Amino acid sequence: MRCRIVGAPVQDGAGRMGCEMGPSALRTAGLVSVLSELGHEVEDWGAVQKAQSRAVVHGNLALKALPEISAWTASIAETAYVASKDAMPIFLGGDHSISAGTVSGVARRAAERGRPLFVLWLDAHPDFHTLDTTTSGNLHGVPLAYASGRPGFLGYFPDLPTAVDPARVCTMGLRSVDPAERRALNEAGVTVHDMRAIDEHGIAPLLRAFLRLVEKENGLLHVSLDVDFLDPSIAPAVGTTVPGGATFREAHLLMEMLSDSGLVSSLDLVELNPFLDERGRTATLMVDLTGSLMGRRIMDRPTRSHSGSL
Ligand code: B3U
Ligand code: MN
Ligand code: MN
Repeated sequence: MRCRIVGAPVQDGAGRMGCEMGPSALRTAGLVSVLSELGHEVEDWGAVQKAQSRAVVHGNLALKALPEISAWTASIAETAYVASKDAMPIFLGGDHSISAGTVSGVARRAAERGRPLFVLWLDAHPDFHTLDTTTSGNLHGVPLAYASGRPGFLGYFPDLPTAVDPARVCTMGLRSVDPAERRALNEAGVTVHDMRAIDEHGIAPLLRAFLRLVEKENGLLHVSLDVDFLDPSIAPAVGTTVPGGATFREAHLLMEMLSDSGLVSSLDLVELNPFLDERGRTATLMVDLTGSLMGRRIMDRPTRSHSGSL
């Protein structure tokens, strides 16, 4: 497969600085060599340049860096649209606000191809605030709401060419949901597999059900992986750690199953804050997970059916 690496060094959407260094840390952790050793053709497109920001004023005075994130969203969306033409783009954040651009850009591409876009949002948080409901004002809390066409962005963020149908969005790993987000997720009909569901059912059957849906509708699948999906004990390099996240094996299994499905058409690696890392272990884990998603196997065959004899 042809992989196209696109850096999006954005940090203004997070509550603290450091995510700007994310693309460098992921490259330093060996992303390009992991992908090429798996037999992929790798193109590195360097970094997206932020468009000129223009003054925007909003009634929610808590909002931080609205002009900057709006400008980033415009340039990232355009790059995502172009980069997804004939390759699988891998977007290196950057805080999660970059996904306002990546998801809307690949959604535009999917619509042009006449294929429905599905989104798998792997995160401790749903990032489903609108500009009106966020109380922290950190815009990494809004990208999924924007990309799925929730109201209130018009005139503040770039016009959305194609919204993702919330019924085609599946969030996994949630364990920190604000009241306004909880209401909105229910209303919109987003599938939520929170940490309790993962504990109770296991991650595999939940993912399998979603993948069946994608396959049935001949969809494209965008995966958005926030570092804080993972448990902080294995992934400390993130500004918003929440205890009780996905384990090392849950995360790899998820990636391996996504790889087997052959359905993934684009990927975000976001919220890595290298300033908070311990000797690069979080960056390395994110790269290893990408390796599993892109075909790395323990054995050179998929796991055999459990019902048959092992
Ligand atoms: N929902 C909270 C917390 C948060 C969202 N995304 C992250 N943290 N990383 C907020 O600020 O909107
Ligand atoms: Mn997030
Ligand atoms: Mn998060």
